[in-house]
Amino acid sequence: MPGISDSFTTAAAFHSAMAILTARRFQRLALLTVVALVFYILLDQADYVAIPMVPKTGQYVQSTYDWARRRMKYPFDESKLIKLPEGIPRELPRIQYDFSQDEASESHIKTQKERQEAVKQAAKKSWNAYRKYAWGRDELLPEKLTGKDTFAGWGATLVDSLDTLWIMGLKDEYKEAVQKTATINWDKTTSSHCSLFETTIRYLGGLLSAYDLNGDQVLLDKAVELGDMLYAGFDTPNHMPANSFNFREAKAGSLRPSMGESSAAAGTLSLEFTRLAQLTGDPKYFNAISGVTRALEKTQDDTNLPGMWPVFIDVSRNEPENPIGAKGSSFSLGASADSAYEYFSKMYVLLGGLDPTYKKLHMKSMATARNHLLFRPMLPDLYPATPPDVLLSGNVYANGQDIIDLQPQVQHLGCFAGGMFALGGKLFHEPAHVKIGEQLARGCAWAYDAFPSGIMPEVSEIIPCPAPSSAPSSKDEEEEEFPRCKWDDATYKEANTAPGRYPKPFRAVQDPSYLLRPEAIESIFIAYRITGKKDLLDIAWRMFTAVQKATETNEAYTAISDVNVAPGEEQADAHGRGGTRSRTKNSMESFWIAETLKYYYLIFSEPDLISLDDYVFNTEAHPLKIPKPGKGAEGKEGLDTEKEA
Ligand code: DMJ
Repeated sequence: MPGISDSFTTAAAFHSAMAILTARRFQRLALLTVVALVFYILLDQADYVAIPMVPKTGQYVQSTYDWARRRMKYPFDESKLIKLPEGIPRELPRIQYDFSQDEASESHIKTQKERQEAVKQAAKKSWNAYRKYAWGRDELLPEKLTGKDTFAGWGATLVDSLDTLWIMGLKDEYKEAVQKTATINWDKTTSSHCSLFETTIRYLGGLLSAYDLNGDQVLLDKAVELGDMLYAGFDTPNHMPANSFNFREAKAGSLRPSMGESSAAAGTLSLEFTRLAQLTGDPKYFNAISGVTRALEKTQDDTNLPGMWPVFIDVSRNEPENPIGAKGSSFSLGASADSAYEYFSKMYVLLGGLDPTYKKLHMKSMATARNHLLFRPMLPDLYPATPPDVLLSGNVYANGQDIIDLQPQVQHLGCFAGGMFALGGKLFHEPAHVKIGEQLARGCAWAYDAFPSGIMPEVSEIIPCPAPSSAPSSKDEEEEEFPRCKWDDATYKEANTAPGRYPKPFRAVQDPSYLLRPEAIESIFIAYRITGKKDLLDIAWRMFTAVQKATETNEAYTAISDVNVAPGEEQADAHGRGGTRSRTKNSMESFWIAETLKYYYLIFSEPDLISLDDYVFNTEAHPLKIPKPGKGAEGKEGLDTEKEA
């Protein structure tokens, strides 16, 4: 018989056995709960399929969430997938002027080199400040000298600058930037969502371009990771992109396209997704953006201003065959619309001329813009000898019936239109468009000259020449598609609430800031590469020196608040408050290095550096390699990846 102590021991043993069993049960229960929870989370994320990760070599650090393994909630119908056009890329018309026919004088070469070096120094200064004070952050605050995250915190300036560093020959800076880029974790963000559009043009475009320039595999690896994430933006009931990309919703497959989406956001994913499809050989990216193209094509003739789409469109409609609504009444080539138009001709180029849809979209929209949005400003009598031959692009209000009203608002953002017209004109044999492109490019440069700082404002309003009401009265008028008009003081005073406050013929400045934007120099650069006209180089230099003077800080460059004030002449503000008017906005967006300085650098370079016949620029100035005849339209094998810089 067991003694007390024994029975105590037995009881104790029994209790401890029970305790162990309970603990084990508890452990099992906990384990089961965890497993169930993981399953729940995975199911909630539209079937994330876990398969073993492929180890990569080198500097590459894989993101902690692999979007490629996420199963789509709204899969595309396999039988209706739109593939990259098949066939050998066509021989496209030559875009660049044949510079070999002009003999460049020594002094010309010297001036070009000096100017280019000045731009390079500006880029170096900006980059060094970013590296020192904001490394890995999205932007540098150039006055506060710290970092700021505006694009999910992955390092927008870092990735956006890669190709500029490479093109400028800043090899050490480039190498260091690639190393940092290789460690970006797309699943680690500083905000709950990102913009599909901005992430595509700045990050994806930046990675693909740098890869196209130098073939660094790690950049393509990162581009694929990111592309797979952004692809989830199309996992919506109607497969239209959801620009507001909420990471949690994207994982769960619950993103929804917007009822009031900017047409630029929907229409500006095509180049980057197409290049990704070409480089990876995976057609899914091309299929995704093709849905948007089809929808735009379907609605192009059926808007209030046929040929163009309203600035904001409804991409939320749940009719798969008719997914967008385009019945708004505001039309523009400026903010929120711009690059939707820019990408049509560029897509035609990137697809090696094999898809005529993009030519049609471009030609029709340009015809409408030409007829309704472009105008000649009424110039003051300042130019007795040769008044500048300039055009500007405004906005239109159209109600789809009897009203088509031009609003002569001039936006810095709209200044890219010169390059777009000129490029399309060359590509599609439309010399009139090349001329318009040059006139538009010169229009923005003229607007730069008009302001005391030598820079045009973000948004202003100007007095246009009246549209011709009668038949042309002279041969000159007949030849001039946009007739000139004489300065008319009465019209100016009537249209102006504060005559004299702004340079003539500007009647209002709604936003006097300059945000370090590229569009004006972008068009001057393209106009130069296409026409070869040397005076454009001096115009570019004048613009650059003005920008440098007005925006340079001790360690970098900053956006400024008022271009109507000449640098060094800041005074009491408009409300009579004493003191110095602040001229800094303490902001240096990533496009300053990515675009503005790149275009200034390239206009002063040898014209075959990033030739327009070899590369097509995305809207963030990232050059993508154009597939050539005999080299294959798809896949990197077919592409010439020799080093450029
Ligand atoms: C850039 O991000 C791109 O050029 C975009 O298309 C428009 N806005 C900025 C530059 O101003």
